Amino acid sequence: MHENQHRTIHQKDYSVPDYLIDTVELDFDLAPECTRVLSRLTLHLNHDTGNGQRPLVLNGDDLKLVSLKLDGVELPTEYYQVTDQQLSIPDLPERCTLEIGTEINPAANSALSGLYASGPMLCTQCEAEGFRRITYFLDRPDVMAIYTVTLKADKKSCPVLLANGNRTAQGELPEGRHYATWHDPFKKPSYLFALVAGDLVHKAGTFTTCSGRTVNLEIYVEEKNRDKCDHALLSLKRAMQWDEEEFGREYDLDTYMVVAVDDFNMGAMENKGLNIFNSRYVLASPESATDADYQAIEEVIGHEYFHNWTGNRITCRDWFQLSLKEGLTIYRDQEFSADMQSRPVKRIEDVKLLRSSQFAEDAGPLAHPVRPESYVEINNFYSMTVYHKGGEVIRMLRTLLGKEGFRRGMDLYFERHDGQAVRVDEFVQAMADAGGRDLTQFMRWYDQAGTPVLSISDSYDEAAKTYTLTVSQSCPPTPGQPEKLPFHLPLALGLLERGGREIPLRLSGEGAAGGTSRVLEVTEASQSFSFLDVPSRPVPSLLRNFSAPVKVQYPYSDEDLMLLMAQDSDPFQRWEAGQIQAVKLICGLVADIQAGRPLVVSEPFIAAFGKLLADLDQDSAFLAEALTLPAESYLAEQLEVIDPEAIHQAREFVRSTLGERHWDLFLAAREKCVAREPYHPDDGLSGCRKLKNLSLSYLMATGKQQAIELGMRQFESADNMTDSLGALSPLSNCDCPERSQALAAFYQCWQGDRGVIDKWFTLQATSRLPGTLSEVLALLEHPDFDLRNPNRARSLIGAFSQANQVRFHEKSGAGYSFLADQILKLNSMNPQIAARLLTPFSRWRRFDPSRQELMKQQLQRILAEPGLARDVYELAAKSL
Ligand code: 0A1
Ligand code: ZN
Repeated sequence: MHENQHRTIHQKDYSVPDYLIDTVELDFDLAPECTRVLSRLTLHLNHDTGNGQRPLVLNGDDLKLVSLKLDGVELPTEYYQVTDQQLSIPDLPERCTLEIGTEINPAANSALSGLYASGPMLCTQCEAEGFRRITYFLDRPDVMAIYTVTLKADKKSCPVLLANGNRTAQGELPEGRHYATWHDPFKKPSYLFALVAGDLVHKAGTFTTCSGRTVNLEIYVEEKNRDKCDHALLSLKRAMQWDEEEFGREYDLDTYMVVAVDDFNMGAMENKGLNIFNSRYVLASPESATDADYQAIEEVIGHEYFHNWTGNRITCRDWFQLSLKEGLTIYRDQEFSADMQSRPVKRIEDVKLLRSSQFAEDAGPLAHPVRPESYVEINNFYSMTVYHKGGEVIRMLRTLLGKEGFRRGMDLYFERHDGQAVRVDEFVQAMADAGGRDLTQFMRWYDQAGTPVLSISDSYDEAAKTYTLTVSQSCPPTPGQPEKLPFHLPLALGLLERGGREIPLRLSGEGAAGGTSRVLEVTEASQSFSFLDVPSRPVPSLLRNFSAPVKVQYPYSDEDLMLLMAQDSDPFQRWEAGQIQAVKLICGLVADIQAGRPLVVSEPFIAAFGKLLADLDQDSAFLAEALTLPAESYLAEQLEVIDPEAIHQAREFVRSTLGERHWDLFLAAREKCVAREPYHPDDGLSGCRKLKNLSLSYLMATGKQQAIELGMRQFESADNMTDSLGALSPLSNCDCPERSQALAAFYQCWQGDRGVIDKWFTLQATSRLPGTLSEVLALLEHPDFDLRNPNRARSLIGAFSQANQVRFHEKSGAGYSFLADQILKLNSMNPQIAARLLTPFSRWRRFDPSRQELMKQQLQRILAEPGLARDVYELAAKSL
């Protein structure tokens, strides 16, 4: 079976590399079907092993070895062995030079790992283990070397030749070819290597660093996208400025290049000095990109830029430490975005994502610690947990240490470890040393999986004016971890009097009260905190700003929640109080549907919602969040057994009721948001547009013709993609003739624009109308559908299976067999994408017995496939 074929790698088995590589010279003779790579390595035995002479074992994958020289002399075949995955040379001098010639076929590389073709251009993706698909190498992040790279290619089809670092030479070659040589002065691991060859134009800019150096910024795209790079360039400058101001980090090379490619497995890649991006995170114009797209570009540009210090200058010792760079960089990009827009709204968005996706991961068979202890395929661990829970762990450190302490910790980390490949432990130690704190217990966040639950109870002593909170923590079992030890976590809170005043907080044992919000440190399984001088029984505002990635259980009454919603000084808590009420309401309706009871939305809820909606002086972006009902995926998380139909029906019932009851208020909210100027992404009106389009969706939820006409008018007159989609999205959920009319017009208008056509596929895949699966099946045959293009595959298959709960989980199981079909097709084509599409199946235990059975059948069918890729095998096997 697969078990023997796919080896598990364990963290505890780490050993230092036997050899170290000092310099790498790479010569690429580039051609789509056959590229020849000549690699000259200078290497030496690693004396840190204390082992003396050892064989050199280089990684390789899908390579054809064409030549091998040791210190300039051809190595006879009996001196080495080549297998599928390795090149071993048993006898080597302590120091030597190896010259390895390999041949690869980028055009046939549909896995998009290593060197591959994206349209007419050639590019690379080497994280995590793609470099071994280019040449034999010690392909592990703790082997860091200096690279010099020469690219040779046809000048006509590939006028632009890029690699990491600085260009040191270029010139003509016979037969219409040319070359360029690049040198990167910084030591780096192989996963940060990159090259690009193609017919590209670039948008240029400069940034002057805090020490006065001028850095050239270059965004490379295809000619037709020349006018879509401004926002990426602007975002890059903002990110560079921000990292100097917030973290004192200056850019270190003379040039920073970003290249947009259409075929890319993930979002983007932080290769040193030469980021390669999924084009969806670079290209934008007002007509074709939404406010959310603009925001995502800023975020991803920031993320990759911030990696230059957190990831590149200091990298990971091994892949188990992935969150060292990813959690930290997610935290940094979240903070950057928060500073660029509304901080509370950004926090709400991040928490929504964490709770709907990461909590679900943590509660299922694929749960793993932020620092996993084993893996079969490392690509499967670029997960919500490693990235986003990892980011929350960093945020907790920031909360525990305070602004200054955290900054000192970051400075110390950079000072100690610049140029090294380290573990999470080194990072946390720097924080502990800078903050003068013991973070031993805190490390459990890295090694224990699962979402902790805080059960909080309280008591009030009227006579003594003392209020006591008792906090108990527990964490459910996860695979391989039946028992958990208590976590060390910051619990930020405040106490509100019934009238809304926030009470100055004084803990028992303290002299004077210090502020109305504070951070308690929870370390025990159960712990009590007593507050003195509390004039009356308060309402606790718990886990302010979501200070830890946990679930809180506290028996709030409706009145408590109304108070927090109206009065809490923390905007996050005001939003949260509204969400808790909405969850209660909708889950109650789900039970009513299941029991066949009539549905009613409670009057106080309708009134509270109306009150919020009427208060148009508030920040519109925040208001839009407050007026958005919890997503179906989040509601599903709250139920014992997920009932997709009932959840959908209950939520839609609330939406249409609110639309009817607050018809005029929604119209007024739209009026207020009518634009007076042509659209600009930075016009400060994105919140307004969000509110306007949310209002439209409530109005359209009523199904009234008047609302549909409003939607059509907006669709037809929109001067920007935000408003166009703001109308088309509810229209695509509407069983009306206008629907197909609008979808067809949209396609006509945007045919040829990949990014927008992806949106067109997604709109149809996420429609809640009953015929959606048949439409999706028909769209598989559409001339614009291409399973090989990851964005396109995600836009249809990913969107349907992950963002359309009610249609994907159709009782018949037809959605399941559709998904399994696609996964099996992708298995040999692009295992990474195939594996990512498995996510919905991993949640099978959360459904009713009949759906469980149907999903399990598909998992078994996938597992029975001969030649299953490691990526797919690991997730399917663990899911069952
Ligand atoms: N390090 C990148 C993400 C990334 C990871 C793997 C990839 O290919 C398998 C590509 C990109 C980031 O965090 O942005
Ligand atoms: Zn990253």
